[in-house]
Amino acid sequence: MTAEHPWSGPASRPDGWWRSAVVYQIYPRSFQDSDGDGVGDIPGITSRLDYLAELGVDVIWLSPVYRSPQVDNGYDISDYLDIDPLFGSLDHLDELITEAHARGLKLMMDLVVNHTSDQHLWFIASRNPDSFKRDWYFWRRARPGHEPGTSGAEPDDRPAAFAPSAWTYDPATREYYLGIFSPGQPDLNWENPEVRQAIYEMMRWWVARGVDGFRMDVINLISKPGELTSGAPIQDPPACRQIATGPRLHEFLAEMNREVGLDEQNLITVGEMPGSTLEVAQRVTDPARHELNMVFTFEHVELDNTSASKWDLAELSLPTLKDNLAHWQYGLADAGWNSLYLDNHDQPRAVSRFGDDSPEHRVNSAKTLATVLHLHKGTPFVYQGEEFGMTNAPLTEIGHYLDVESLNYHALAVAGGTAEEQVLRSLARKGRDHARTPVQWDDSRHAGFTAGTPWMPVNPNYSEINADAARRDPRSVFAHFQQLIRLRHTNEVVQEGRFELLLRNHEQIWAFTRTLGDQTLLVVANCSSIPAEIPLASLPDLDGAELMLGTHAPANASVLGPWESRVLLQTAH
Ligand code: TEU
Repeated sequence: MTAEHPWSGPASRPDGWWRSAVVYQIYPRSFQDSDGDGVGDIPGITSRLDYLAELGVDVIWLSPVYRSPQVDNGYDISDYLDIDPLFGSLDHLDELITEAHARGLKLMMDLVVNHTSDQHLWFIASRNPDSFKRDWYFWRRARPGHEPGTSGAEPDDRPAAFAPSAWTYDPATREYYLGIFSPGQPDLNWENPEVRQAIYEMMRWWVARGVDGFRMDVINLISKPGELTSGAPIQDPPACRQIATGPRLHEFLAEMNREVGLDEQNLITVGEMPGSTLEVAQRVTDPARHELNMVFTFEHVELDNTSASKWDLAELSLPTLKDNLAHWQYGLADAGWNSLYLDNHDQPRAVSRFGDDSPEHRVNSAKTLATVLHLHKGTPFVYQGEEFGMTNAPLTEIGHYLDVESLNYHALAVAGGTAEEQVLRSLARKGRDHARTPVQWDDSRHAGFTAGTPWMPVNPNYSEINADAARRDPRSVFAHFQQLIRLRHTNEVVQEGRFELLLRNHEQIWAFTRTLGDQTLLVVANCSSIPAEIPLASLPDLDGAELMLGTHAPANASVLGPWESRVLLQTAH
């Protein structure tokens, strides 16, 4: 157990501390291997804490390291109270917490409680219809008039995210269980109060161990719509996404907050909420309601789809993207709080997706995207490798993909008659595998990630793009992230300033102000690979403003070079 130090426990978490914090996400499998098995691990993370301290971030979000069969790389947990041997041991985790706290870094655990693994003891007990744990999951009979186990007999037509059906047949009991993600990830029944108490108890155990908060996986799915909770045969099943935000979501979140003492202990809480709206986020993050600090919206990362399917590619225009972020800024301006992210372990690399990863523009586009994101109001999230501009990988054939989502999509789409080429094009644009190539630490073999054979090949551009090279270059993406993080820490206008979007319809320039008291911060960013004339007449007159940060040495006051951005601060006298 971590001892009480001034840098750990509630005393280290003053009210609202997370409002000026920057979070760094670690996907352990791909971060740093310490034992040569080709998979990143906890001692590897501990060995890189000085690097994170140098970057200047405040919080580590650790993607799951719990015991898991790894069907979905740890998002399928078989024991919440232990560490998977692949990643180390509880002792290693205690050491990570202590070493992180000693550097002023906090640790936020991933909490995956919408579902467990099918290997969790709770689910194994639930397989027995006489067990009181039967009701801890969703067991349902076959569709009326159908022979259990035959094609089309599933209780409804809902597909799983990573499998053809959300229902898995159990021949022993001739019933089906619900797994919205995959058969290896059965959904927990939050209607059952014992389930909820077991989860809260587990969360309290982690808090006592010294963690500073939780990132909650698909937390808006914990309350299921009535047709699933009633136990009656399901009529007219709704589309998959509508399973989000069931009627008891707010009640469950408030109960969790109370029972675990989330707000009482100023723990950081971030709810991942695919498919949820601003209105839901307003309720969840309103401090008066004591639910969560902030949510991850998916709206801005679904603007390059034509439909609910991420694989139906659409071109994304800058005004559409700016408008979406602005919608959330205005919507959460007075109560509530935003999270700010472009990258995570489920998304392709931001510089390849929203920027220009060609050798000519990679550095400036990575810097400019970061500038824009970090200077919105909210808590910014940095995903491993983003801080030095890691790009998508050259994944060109199905054999290059390892992710359960990618493989399922490929199998189903090809079987459904979609041309292989088109499937590969979608995967190359949106596959989660891009985020999961090992972190490129230096230009040595396997980029310094492992002494063995990496579980997923390192992006071949590592000799050019790596943390070591970036750290030594004062004009690197890394140096720019350091400056953005410092700006957030030292300027109240960055933390709390009121947001206003400017030049809303401009196709190239992303411009906005942040205002607090007598200070105005102006961000002007050219989000394109060609020069942009600044419509000065349409911007506030910031005479005498100080240039706080820029990607280029300013050459021409009224023109921005490709992917050039400027941050100006004016203090009224
Ligand atoms: O992701 C939630 C989620 O909705 C994903 O299915 C997401 O839509 C998809 O990855 C986008 O391509 C969370 C985790 O972040 C993800 O890694 C897990 O696979 C998923 O939950 C199940 O736990």
